[in-house]
Parts: sequence; C-alpha cells; structure tokens
Amino acid sequence: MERATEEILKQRLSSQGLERVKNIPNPRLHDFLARFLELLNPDRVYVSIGTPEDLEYIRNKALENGEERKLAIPGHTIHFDNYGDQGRDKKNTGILVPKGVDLGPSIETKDRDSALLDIQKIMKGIMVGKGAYVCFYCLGPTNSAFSIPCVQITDSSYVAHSENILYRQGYNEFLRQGPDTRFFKFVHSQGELDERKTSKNLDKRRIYIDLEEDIVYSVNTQYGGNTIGLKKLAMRLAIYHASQEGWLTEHMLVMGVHGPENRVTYFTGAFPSLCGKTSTAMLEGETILGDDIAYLRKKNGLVYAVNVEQGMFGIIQGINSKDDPIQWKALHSPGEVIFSNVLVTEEGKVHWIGKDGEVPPRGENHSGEWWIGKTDTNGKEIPCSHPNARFTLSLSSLDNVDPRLHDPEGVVIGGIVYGGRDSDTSCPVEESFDWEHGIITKGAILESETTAATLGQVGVREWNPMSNLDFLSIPVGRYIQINLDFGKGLKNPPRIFAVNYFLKNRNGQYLNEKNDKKVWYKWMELRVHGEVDAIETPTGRIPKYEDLKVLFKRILNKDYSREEYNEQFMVRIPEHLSKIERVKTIFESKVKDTPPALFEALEAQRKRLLEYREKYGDYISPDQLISR
Ligand code: SPV
Ligand code: MN
Repeated sequence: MERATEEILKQRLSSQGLERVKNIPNPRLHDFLARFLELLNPDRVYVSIGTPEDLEYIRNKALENGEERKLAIPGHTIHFDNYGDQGRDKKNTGILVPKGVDLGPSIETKDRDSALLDIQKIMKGIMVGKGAYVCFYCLGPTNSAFSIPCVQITDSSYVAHSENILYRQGYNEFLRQGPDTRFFKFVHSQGELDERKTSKNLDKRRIYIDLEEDIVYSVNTQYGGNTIGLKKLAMRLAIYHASQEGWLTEHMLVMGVHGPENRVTYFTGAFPSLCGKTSTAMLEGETILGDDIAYLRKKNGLVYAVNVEQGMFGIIQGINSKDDPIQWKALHSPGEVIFSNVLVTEEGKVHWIGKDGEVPPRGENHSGEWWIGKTDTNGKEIPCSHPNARFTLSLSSLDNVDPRLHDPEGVVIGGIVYGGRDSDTSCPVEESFDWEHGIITKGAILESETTAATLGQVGVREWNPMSNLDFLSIPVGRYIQINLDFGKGLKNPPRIFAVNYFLKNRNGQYLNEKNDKKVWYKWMELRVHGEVDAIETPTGRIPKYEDLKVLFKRILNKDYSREEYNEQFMVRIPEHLSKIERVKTIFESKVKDTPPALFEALEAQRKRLLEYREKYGDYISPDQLISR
C-alpha cells in the first residue's frame, strides 16, 4: 500500500476496519477508499465484511437513526423516501462521457469533466457529522465466471441494510480474485435529511455513472433505484463491460418453468418496470431464480444465466392473497422485510393499493400523515401508498425459490420472453420465427406504456428496446447488434417469445386475468421441447386453441372458450403496421448505427402483414388461419 494511502486509512478506519481492508490484496481498492473517505469526510467509518454481527449492526443502526421503523410483525420495518423521491430520476441520471463521445439521443449523458467537478463539489464534506459504511458484495453467484466484486460506500443504513438482503456478500470474492481483478465502486450519500429522515436537497440529486473508472456516484436521494449501487447503477457498468466481452447484462427475471414429468426448463424474461416481471417470476407452481437482472453467457453452444441478485426489491401495488399467494405469505410472516412508501397504521400494520381488505382511514405514508381523501398541493388525491411502493426481502424466504439460485454455473436457458404494457397490438403470447426475428421484433422494437416506476407522466407509449433502454451505457444500435451476435454459434438457441398481459378490448377492458399467464408459460415450455404445434401468423407463431383449452382446464380449472381465444389472438394488422411505422421512424431519427438486419426484418414483417391483409382483411381471427 502506498504510504499516503495507508496514512489516510489509518486515520479514517478503526483498527478492525483497517485490518479488514488491508487483507484485501488490491491496491486500487485501498486507493479508492482513501480518496473517497477524504472527500466525503465522515466522522466514523464502519467496514462490514458481512459477518452476522455486521449485518445486525447495520440493521440496528437503521432503526436507531430513524431511517427505518419497526412494524408489528417481527423483522419487518418501514422506510420512507421523500415525497419527490419515489422513483428513478431519469433526468438526473447520466452516463459520463468524455468530449466527442456520443451515445445517441435516447441515452442520458453528461459531460464527464464538468459532471465530475459538479459531483465532487456536492459530495465534498457531505458526511461530516455522520457515519459511513464500507461494504463488500458480489454481483452474480460467488466462485463463478459471472462474479463481479463490488464495494459500496454509503452513509445510509437503509441502503446498506437493503444491500445486505439483496446481494451476496463479496469480501471473500475480493480475496479470491486477487490484486488484478476488476471491481465496481459505488459512492452514495443521502445528503441532508429532513425531520422525516428523508433526503432534503432533491434539487441537488445526481446519479452519475463513470465508465472510465467503474465508479457510480449517487447523492441527495434515497429511493432504491437511485441508490442501491448493485442494482440499476451497477447495471450500466456491467452492460458496458459485457458489450466488450461478448456476454449480456439484461433487465430480466430468471425462472424455472415446470413441464411434464418433473422437467424444469429455465426462462429469462425482460419487462419494463411495473409490467408484471416480479409476478411472472413468482408464478405459483414454478420456481424463481430472480426477478430483475440477469447475466447471460455462452458456453459450449448453450446460453447460461444467473441472477445478479439474491433478493427482491418488488413492487407491492396490487399484491393480494388470491393472485399472489407466495408473496402474500412472505409479506405476512416474521422475517426480514423492508417495506417502503406504503401506508402504516398506528398499530404498525401496512396497507397498499390493491391489498385485500378495507383501506385504513388514516395512517402515515410517503406523504406524511395521511387520511382517505387527502390531496396534494395540485389538488390530486394521494393514494394510500405510492404506486411504486416496494418491499425488500431475500429470495431464500420464499417457498418457491429455485434450488439452483446460487449455482456458479448458472442455468441453461430454453426460452427468452419479452413483454410490455400494450393495450392494442400484440396477442397474449407468441413465438418468434428464429433468434434474429425474436431479438428484432420481440425485443428491439418493444414498446410499453409508461408507469410510476420512473418520475414523470404515466400511460404514454414509449419505445423500450429489451426493456433495457433506461440502463444502457452503449449506443442502442450497438446493443442490438450485440444481442443479434449473441445468437450466433449456438447449438439450439433459446426460443424467443413475446407476451402481453395488458391487451384490452375496444371498451378498454383487459382481455385476460392476471393468472392467465400461468398458461402462457406452460405453453412456451412445451414449445421449447417441440411438444405442441403452433399457427403461423405474419408476426410469429401462436398457440392452437385446442392446446390452450387443455392447459386452461388443467392449470386454472377454467373453461376457455373459443370466443375468448379468437378475441385474444386476433391478428391486428393495422396496429402492427402502425407500430412498424412508429419504430422505424425512431430508428431512422434517433439511433445511429442501427443494424441493417433490423430494417430488413421490419420490412419483411410489413410485407407479410400486407399479404395477410390482402387475403383476410384487417382483423384476422386465428380460426381463419387454421382453415387455410
Ligand atoms: C425497476 O424500476 O425496474 C426496478 C426498481 O426494478 S428500480 O430499482 O427502481 O430500478
Ligand atoms: Mn427493474
């Protein structure tokens, strides 16, 4: 260790902390800590290596500091974020780019030099009078080709507590990987707090991602998506590295779908936030590996995936005992759960939008003291909980956790699913013709109606390639090309599907119930193994009525009618054609270096749609196609 670094660390750390840090044979880690502890200037530093005592210390500190409060059920706590800090702040989140680098207009970037000056000014001395934590984690399973060691500095016990639940501890990974290893670094300060212990200076909220040094800065915010370093912040660093090394970092769940005779087929699935990703990963009868972020690598012609995390930062809106029995149970059993931005009653009970039972007349929520009918400064009624309210828990506390969650090899992927919030175009489930058709027409041109997971307007249709646009740190065109290339040289590429849980009829009513998706996954599982036939449409392959009828009966004990099928799987030619026009315009105007294959695939799809329209008209019932 350099003399100057050692001096700083000696001054800043306790003897135990110093020893823990010195044990890691990585001078770049030592330099990083010295540099940032000097800048932030905390009164004291706690170095956690994830021992049971460390975990308990951080849990207790969150309570002591008032960042979390105990609830009635043992182990449950509540944390509030500021009323204006309830989602990811896209505007103030930026990839730092040196002059002359252009990632295209869809990716928020900041000039690196001036952003670093700005953030250093904001962060200088920001921890005076406070304590800091230094924590070590690992992205992906430990002892694995996927493992990426990480270090987090934060002054938030809530952030450290959340990370202790959500990620595998990584101190040993730093020891194992030795001096030359690449690691990610996260520096967070919640800044000054108000009387509710929420971040006060939201006008100085910044989330800056520096690809050059693998450092993410986050300040004056507490909302998990802006602060939990290993979640969406690490994703931008990982996407950048993956793009150079031929693997993928995706906004994807990983689940085991259980087929006939105990067969388990693993799927990944990409959905924008608040579009059913967690509820899919949690489907009853299936097993969960992850609900948010996956790394995918190729080995021996197969695709392997791991969950980057080991916990869930799940949306709690709409969770009820009938549709979500497993989550319901976990949220009502003793054990470690952090709720955020839900309603809390005087008795320490929580309530959220769409929970079973009556809404309590009053309590405390993200807006402070709350009562039914309370309005905000614009006269808008404040719901009992925020639509993006969350719960944090360990996957190990769920009944349906997949036994291979921590497998360092990962699991072989049989199917990849893309889904968005689409009220009028795509049918509930459809298989693509092949890898390229799938990546382009199911992933790259995915659109979704916006939700409360990010700050801003809700319900606007937005293009969101692979549901990953918010997290890209490389140009979109290149990202799509990398996805296309990933499919090359595979023995039996995963099949690519699209699902749509949000299709509506002309009267604006949803055409499917929440649990119908159980059937779509069983169907896809059978398709992966070639055990059911499909009907070809201009946009892909859809299920046959007879197969779905059997599955609906067996899985949901529901009599699925031909009328329902025909309405749900009707091919909507005008809507598909409009979609192609919309996304083509986006690619032509906003995306540099769009792979030529994308325009070709869209043109081929447009031609097929026109041919079918010629033969069958604008709206084609799948029955017509069978009798072809
Ligand atoms: C999402 O919004 O996609 C989430 C939660 O998974 S956040 O951590 O905010 O990204
Ligand atoms: Mn997410």
